[in-house]
Amino acid sequence: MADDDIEMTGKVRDKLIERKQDWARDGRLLTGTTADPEKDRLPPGQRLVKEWPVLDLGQQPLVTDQKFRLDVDGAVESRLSLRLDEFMALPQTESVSDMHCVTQWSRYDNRWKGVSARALLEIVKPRSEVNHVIFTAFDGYTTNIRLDQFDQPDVFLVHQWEGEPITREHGGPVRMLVPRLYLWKSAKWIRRIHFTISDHPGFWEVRGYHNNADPWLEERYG
Ligand SMILES: Nc1nc2c(c(=O)[nH]1)N[C@H]1C(S)=C(S)[C@@H](COP(=O)(O)O)O[C@H]1N2
Ligand SMILES: [Mo]
Repeated sequence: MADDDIEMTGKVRDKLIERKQDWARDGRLLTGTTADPEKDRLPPGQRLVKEWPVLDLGQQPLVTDQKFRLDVDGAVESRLSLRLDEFMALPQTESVSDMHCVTQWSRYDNRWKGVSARALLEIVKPRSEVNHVIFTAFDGYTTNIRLDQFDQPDVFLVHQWEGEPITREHGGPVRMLVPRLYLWKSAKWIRRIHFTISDHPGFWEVRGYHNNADPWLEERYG
């Protein structure tokens, strides 16, 4: 599933994946309410945490600076294939945002540094027919969002959290951050960003999780 050349630690946790699929089937944690993100900072059914939990499929890739590569491709005017130093040379911005995970935790006021989605869009210039953005990670994980969800001021490719490099367990050296969607849309260990006219539901989307994933609409499953 993943890049042959990348060392992995841990094993894919099949039992955990099955359990999360069961949650989707059973509609676990659903409150049946919605909220207005302008008024309610905390989405329905969420609980605040202080520590930042680690969640993934159980197998973490060791993406060294040497092995890092980011491809941006698909229906764009200019494709990119960047080494880490080339990525770091792109315009960098800081941003503070909240995180909301479908397993019910939310964490406020995370300070990030990285390349904004909008800066990337300016460089690659998707063609007018592009509707979807597909993320592929070094562990083989995939997830999908719409172009209008990607084209937001708070969407970033981040490499720092609270002034420190993002740790390997949280998806370093570079991960996606799409703070106004459930966190499974924010691919860790980002390897490829693909702009496309057709949607490609990713790892959790084909296992019962919602394609759109808006926490205020409680789009956990679907
Ligand atoms: N590459 C990759 N990205 C991933 C995942 C994964 O398994 N692999 N899990 C997703 C899920 S389900 C969540 S909740 C968040 C968790 O990010 P964190 O471990 O930094 O909290 O990462 C998302 N991105
Ligand atoms: Mo998750």
